[in-house]
Amino acid sequence: MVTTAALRASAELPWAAAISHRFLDAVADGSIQRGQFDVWLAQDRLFVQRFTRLAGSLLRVAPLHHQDLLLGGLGALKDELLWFEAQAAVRGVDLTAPHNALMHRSCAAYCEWMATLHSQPLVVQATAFWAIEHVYNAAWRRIAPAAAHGPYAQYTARWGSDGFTEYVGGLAAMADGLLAVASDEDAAAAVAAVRRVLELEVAFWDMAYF
Ligand code: HMH
Repeated sequence: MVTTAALRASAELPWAAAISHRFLDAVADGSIQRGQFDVWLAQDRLFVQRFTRLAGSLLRVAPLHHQDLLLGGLGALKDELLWFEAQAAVRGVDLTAPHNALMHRSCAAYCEWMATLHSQPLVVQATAFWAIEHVYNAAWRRIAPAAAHGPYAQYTARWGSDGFTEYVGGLAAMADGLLAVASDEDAAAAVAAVRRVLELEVAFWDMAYF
């Protein structure tokens, strides 16, 4: 049976590439260039706007006993979108400039793929949604100790926090409940979606190096 724990432990899924990217290491040791970081910042805001749509899609079809979890997630996304704008202002990043308002190819590919999830079975959406949040949680948590006293500590605090970790655990439980009763075909589609998330995450981090 497919479970989120088994997916996380799967040697066949390239988790490490998505979680241990050199972008994150450069953030951790402070060697990331300002322009590189700002590319990520502006593009991640565009990503989160579309990810919010996926959260909406999930909310529409999820069983009612998951509504509270998903509403909490939507509340956090509202906060996150405002936070992106505030961070951009502090860093002097003009979000209306074309290179910040338009998507890079990797961001666009990720967002276009996420939009295709809206019409996928609930279990596929829920598993992909968990994977997208889980990788960010794991990625930022991994560098949190190293980044704790540097300029990017608040970024690791956002996605590496205990509260976010707990939320990701809730998403895992939701996905596990759905995977437990999924058809083989839907479970396979959910696994394929996780694999796609990991590829798209790597390409997203790579954007800072184009
Ligand atoms: C690219 N993946 C990317 N950005 C994010 N903000 C998350 C995942 C998690 O919200």
